[in-house]
Amino acid sequence: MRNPLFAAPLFALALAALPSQLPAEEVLLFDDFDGPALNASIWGLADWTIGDRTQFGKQPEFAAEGPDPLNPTTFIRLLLDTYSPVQPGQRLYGTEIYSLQNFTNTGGVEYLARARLATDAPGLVAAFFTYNQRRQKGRWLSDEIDFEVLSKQASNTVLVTSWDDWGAAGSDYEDGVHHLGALLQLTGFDWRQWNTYAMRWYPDRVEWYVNEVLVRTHTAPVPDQEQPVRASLWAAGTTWPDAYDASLAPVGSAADNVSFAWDVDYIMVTRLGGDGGGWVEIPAAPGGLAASVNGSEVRLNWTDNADDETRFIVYRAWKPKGKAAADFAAIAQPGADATAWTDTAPNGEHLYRVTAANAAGESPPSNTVGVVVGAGGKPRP
Ligand SMILES: [Ca+2]
Ligand SMILES: [Ca+2]
Ligand SMILES: [Ca+2]
Repeated sequence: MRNPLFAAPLFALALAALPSQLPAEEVLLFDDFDGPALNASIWGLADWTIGDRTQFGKQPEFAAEGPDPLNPTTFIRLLLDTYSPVQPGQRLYGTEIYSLQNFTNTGGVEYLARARLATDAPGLVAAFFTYNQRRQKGRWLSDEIDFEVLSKQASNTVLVTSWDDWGAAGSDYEDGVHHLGALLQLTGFDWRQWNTYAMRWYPDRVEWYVNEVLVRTHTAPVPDQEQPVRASLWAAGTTWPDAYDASLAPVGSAADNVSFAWDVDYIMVTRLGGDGGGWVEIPAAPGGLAASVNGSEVRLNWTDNADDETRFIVYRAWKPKGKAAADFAAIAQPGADATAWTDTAPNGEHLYRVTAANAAGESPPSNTVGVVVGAGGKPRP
């Protein structure tokens, strides 16, 4: 049930244009958060109060960093400020983004993000989650699936929770029907580093994966309302002692503001397809894409980071001088373990990127490189 407000991202359009090798799986939403602004055709920005202590409405920021200055990691920064211009001294000022599109769990759906809590202070709730509610017999019933980093906890800890019909008569925490959560301590995990967080939602269960490792399964509660994807940074109130910390408090003056950041590199929602049984992992994204130009030939080289891909997909977008790039379109599908492709391109500026793919779907894209074909053609950032 596609929301008519939702305009498919470029990545999904390009995928839909591929020939018959397409797996049954389908990317439903992808945002690499390249900035400079939130894509308003995909995302809404929350403006409500949560947990009686945080006012949402803080605009996210965008940033880029990494070892390669020409091809940095680009990401969105969801912020929490201790100063709120809306209610100074009364509320903290946080950010939540939510997809305008809702997703069903038919055949299974995966919500995937790569994120880090860049700032280390107790009292933060950094969330990657789904949430929806409906009205029934005078009650609001909500369904939800969460990853939550609680910065009051040790940095190898993450909270996973599922909810079904929360608000119905008899709803109680940890009742196993309407709510169930688990604070997991994970070997090698540190929420200050970049990690991937995936929630797989099937009709009969919810699975949580951290860095592609299954860390938790719930067969109840399992939501059944369609769910948008969300990410937020906020501060819990005293009613949530696992998360609340008194040291994180609103300030009355902008000069005293302290800002915290939950960085999200990308969010992808994928229809998993199949019977919801066993699954194949999506391959790791290729990296280090570089291009050289010789006449009308563009020689692409990349690093193969996957051991389970069946092919790579090379994308090209035409970039008219001084204008935004056109949509990426798939132009070639070299086989497993390929690390190069030579394209013949018309004169002009072009952008390239590469993904790895298998029966489970398609990896996030590599870095993007730009070239100029024709006079003076050479790689450019
Ligand atoms: Ca429900
Ligand atoms: Ca990114
Ligand atoms: Ca390989």
